[in-house]
Amino acid sequence: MNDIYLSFFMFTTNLKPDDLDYRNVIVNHIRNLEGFGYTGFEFPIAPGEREFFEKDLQDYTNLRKFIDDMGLEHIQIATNVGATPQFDPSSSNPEQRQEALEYLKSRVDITAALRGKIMMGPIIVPYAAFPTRESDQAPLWSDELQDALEIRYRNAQPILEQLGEYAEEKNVKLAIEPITHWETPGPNKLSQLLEFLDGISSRQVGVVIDSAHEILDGDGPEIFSNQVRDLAAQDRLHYIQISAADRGAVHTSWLPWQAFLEPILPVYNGPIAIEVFNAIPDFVKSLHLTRRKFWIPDEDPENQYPSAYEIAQKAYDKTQAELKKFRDGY
Ligand code: XLS
Ligand code: ZN
Repeated sequence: MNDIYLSFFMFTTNLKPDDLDYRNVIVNHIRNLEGFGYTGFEFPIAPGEREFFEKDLQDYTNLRKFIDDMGLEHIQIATNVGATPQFDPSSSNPEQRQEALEYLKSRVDITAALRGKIMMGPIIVPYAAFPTRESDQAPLWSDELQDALEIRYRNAQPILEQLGEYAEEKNVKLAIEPITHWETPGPNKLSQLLEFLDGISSRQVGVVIDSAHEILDGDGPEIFSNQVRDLAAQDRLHYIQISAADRGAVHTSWLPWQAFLEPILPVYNGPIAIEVFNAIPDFVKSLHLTRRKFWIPDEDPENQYPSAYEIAQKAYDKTQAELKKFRDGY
């Protein structure tokens, strides 16, 4: 049976692990959501600054201890990490690539300190940073972009290889996420990520498939099943996310549950994380969220629209119902 996780993007992009008040908020959310059936959570890890990597690690270690001390040691955690323009493994500058490696290693350490076994996210090319031409800063699209990305992927491969070796020592799997072209320049498609991974030997370096990106930028159900089969054969299918194409409510969405889950479930028994981007200030502009915020209990005044908990509960129930349909043979 797959564990079902919830992403903390429902509440925040930053867990502020050194904020003692917010620790109580986190524990409160975990307790309430555990009541719906969730057995784990995905924590976004804010990028931070190089001089604070040690402090970050200490803070997250303390956060995990706090969660444990509150009687929640059985709760599983995965981390969500992104490459940034500052920490860019695909940079043409070798020093910057080294810095990116240090950054990503520090995030592996944080994942291990949280007793996480999966670190996932867009960790090849900086998330949401669309490259520009050096001469005149004109944005790169289409063929020009793909040619630039080819070079970036080659730059990043040795960094990810080293990161994979490091992550193996820490018992953390790296699940790289292909993300739709609406959000980030690449890799957008699972096929692009598979090509990238052909240049890496470490099996620690693998994939998260997020249904939202797969629906928007994927190659359709037939190719998808072959890709999933290949990934499983390579031991690289490390994580799954369920997310609606609009990144909102899962229980009322056009998610093609059967076409998505049918190839995955026979070869994957890891966690399935539900990812809802709530209309919190961090996301509204970047993700063009026109919809209302799902009000957060104990943070927002109650209103007549659905709360974050209601959306989370319905997403959980819907996902379990779809898993059951699969087990029952549809
Ligand atoms: C999106 C991703 C996530 C963020 C970037 O689907 O799961 O990684 O958007 O950190
Ligand atoms: Zn995702």
